[in-house]
Amino acid sequence: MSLEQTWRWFGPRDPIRLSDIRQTGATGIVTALHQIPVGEIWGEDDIRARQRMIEAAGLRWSVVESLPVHENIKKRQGNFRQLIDHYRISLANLGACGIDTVCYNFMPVLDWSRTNLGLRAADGSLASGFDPVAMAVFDLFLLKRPHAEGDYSPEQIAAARAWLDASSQTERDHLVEAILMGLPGSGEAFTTEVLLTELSQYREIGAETLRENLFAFIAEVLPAAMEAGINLAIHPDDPPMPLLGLPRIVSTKSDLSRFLEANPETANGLTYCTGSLGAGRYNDVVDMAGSFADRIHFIHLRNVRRDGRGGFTEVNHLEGDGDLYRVMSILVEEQERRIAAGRPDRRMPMRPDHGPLMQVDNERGHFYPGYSLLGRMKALAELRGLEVAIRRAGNRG
Ligand code: DNO
Repeated sequence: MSLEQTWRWFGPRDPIRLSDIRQTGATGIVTALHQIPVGEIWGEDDIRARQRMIEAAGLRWSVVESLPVHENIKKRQGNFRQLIDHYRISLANLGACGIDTVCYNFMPVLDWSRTNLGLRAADGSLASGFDPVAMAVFDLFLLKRPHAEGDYSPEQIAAARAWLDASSQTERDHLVEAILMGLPGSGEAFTTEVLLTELSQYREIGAETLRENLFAFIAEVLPAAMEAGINLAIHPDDPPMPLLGLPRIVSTKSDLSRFLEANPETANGLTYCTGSLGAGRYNDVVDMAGSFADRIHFIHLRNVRRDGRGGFTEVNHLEGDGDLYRVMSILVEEQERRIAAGRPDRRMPMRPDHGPLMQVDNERGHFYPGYSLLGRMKALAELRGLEVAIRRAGNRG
C-alpha cells in the first residue's frame, strides 16, 4: 500500500480533464462543488452527480477541498446558527455518498495569499511568492486600510515606503491583482471597497475570540461529522501569520496543539500542508509531522524557500527549506501504524500541492496559479519516487 495519490481538480470548468489526471498516475480526486455559494447546503443529488463524473473516468472522489466556512460562522454573527445547520447537513449528505474526508480552513476574509504570482525561476518556469514588505505597501498605500499604521513598526513602514517609491505602476498593478484576484479555493475576486468592508468587520475580533469561535464551530459540527463517518481536516493558514490586521490562529505548532486538544476526537484533525506551515521560520515541518501524525487526515506536499525576512518563494518539491524526505518517512510509518492498528483511515490521501508553471503549460492554456498540469505532474512523479525509495530502503515492500 502507498499513500493515496490524489489530484486537485476544480470541476468541469477546470482546463485539465479527468482523463489527463488519470494519466498522471493519481487515483483520487480532490474537489468541491464550487458552483454552490458558500453557506448553502450541498445536496445529495449534486454530490452524486459529481461523483459519477469522477468515477466514469476511473477515479474516486477522495477528499472534499473545501467545504468552505461562511464568514458569519467565523465571526459568530448574523445567521451563523443556520449556517452551522447547513454545514452539518452537507456533512451528512457527503457521508451518505461515502465521502469520508473534508478539508476546510478558518482564515478570515482571505484564503491563501501571495504578493507575486509570476516569479521566474532560473529554469524559466514561474512560481508564486510572498513578500511582507509588498503586503505592507498594499495595506498602507494602495488599499489605505484605516489605522493600518498601528500594525507595523516604523522600520516596516519605511521599508514599505521605499518599495513604493522604487516601484513602477505595472508592479503596483500586479501586486493589487495578486492579492485581490481570488486564488483558487478562495472564491471570487475582491474589489478594494469590498475588502475594506470585510476587514472592518474584524476590528473587534482578536485572535482569542476567533480561536473560541473556531473551537465552538468544531464542537458544533464534529458530532455530525462523526455520525456521517467523516474526518475533518483543517488547512493551516497560508502564509502562517496575521495579514492586513486580521488574526490568524492555525499557524504554529502551539496553535495546532491547542486546536487538537480542544476537541480531542480523532475525527477532528489536520490537512498537513508542508508549504503553508513551512513558510514560517518558527515552524519545523518534520517535528510537527511527527507530533501530529495520528491526527493527519489529508496531506499537501509542497516546498518553499524562505528569504530570512518573513517572505518566501515556492520552489520544486524536493528543494527548499522543508525536508520532504523526512516528512514522507514519518507519513509512511504512520500509515503502517494505522494498518497494524486496523484503523479505517489508512488511505492517507496526499496531493502534490502547487507546482511550477512550465513554459509548455503556459503555451497550452490558462491555469489557476500553482495548478498547472505538467508542474504538478513533475511534483507527483518526484513524490511517488521518494515514497517508493523510502519503502524499499526500509524493507517495507
Ligand atoms: C491553496 C489551497 C488552499 C486550500 C484551502 C482549504 O492552494 O491549499 O486554497 O484549498 O485553504 O480550505
